Amino acid sequence: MLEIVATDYAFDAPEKIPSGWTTIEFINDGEDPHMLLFHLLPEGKTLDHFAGELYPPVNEWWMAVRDDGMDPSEARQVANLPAWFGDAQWMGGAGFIDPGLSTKITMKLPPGTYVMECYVKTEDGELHAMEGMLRELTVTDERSEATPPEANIDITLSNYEMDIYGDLTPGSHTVAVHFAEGSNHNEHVARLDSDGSVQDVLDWLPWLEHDGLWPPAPATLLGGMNILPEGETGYFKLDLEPGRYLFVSEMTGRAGVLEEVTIEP
Ligand SMILES: [Cu+2]
Repeated sequence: MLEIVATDYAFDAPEKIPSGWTTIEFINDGEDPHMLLFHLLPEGKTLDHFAGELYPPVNEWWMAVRDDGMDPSEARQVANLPAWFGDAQWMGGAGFIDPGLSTKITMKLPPGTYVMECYVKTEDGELHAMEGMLRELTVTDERSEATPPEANIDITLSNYEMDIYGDLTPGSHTVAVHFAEGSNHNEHVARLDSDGSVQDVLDWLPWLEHDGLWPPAPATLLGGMNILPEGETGYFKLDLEPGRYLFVSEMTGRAGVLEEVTIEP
């Protein structure tokens, strides 16, 4: 198993890993929430392109929202993203996770050059990626012997819908997230306080909204699975205890892809 440690603001990770099924323990050793998103870059592109050509306009886009009060969708239209970014592919990763917590994720990674990214914000409203949370990873042609884990909770994402089946009981679980047709969104799990508001979490999640992903989070962030291509499945470990949980997609461009679940003792 591979270990990736997030700090404020860097990823401590290997430079090369074999392709195929990979299990990663993702540890948040910082004081901010963090996340892990894998981008498989188009042939010939590297971290230098990602940091030098993609991130400056992404950051300008965010600054226009943060400092000029521009409407997020308007800001998007003026962001001059490089054409090659359309050929990059999201390849999963860990959902938002609170300081001091860790999670285990499993995905199948094809060979190539990847960039790992965290786009949570600092308490000053800077994107973690701009502060150092961009890192290159080479996935080699050598194949790992690993196989996917057995899941006891299944989540299917499709066309801005989420269906959850399985063992929603206290204890330690392996969750499979199936990316079905139109599943252009990810999966996160948060534990709500007894009086915690679902709407507060929905308002906090969209990264481009002024207060989005700007700590502190209004719930305890427990991880999840970032976007994989349609037809793929990613896995994450989830410990549940009695209480209220929110299973929710971010990156939808629309709020409301969610299931609120109460775990009974
Ligand atoms: Cu981060």
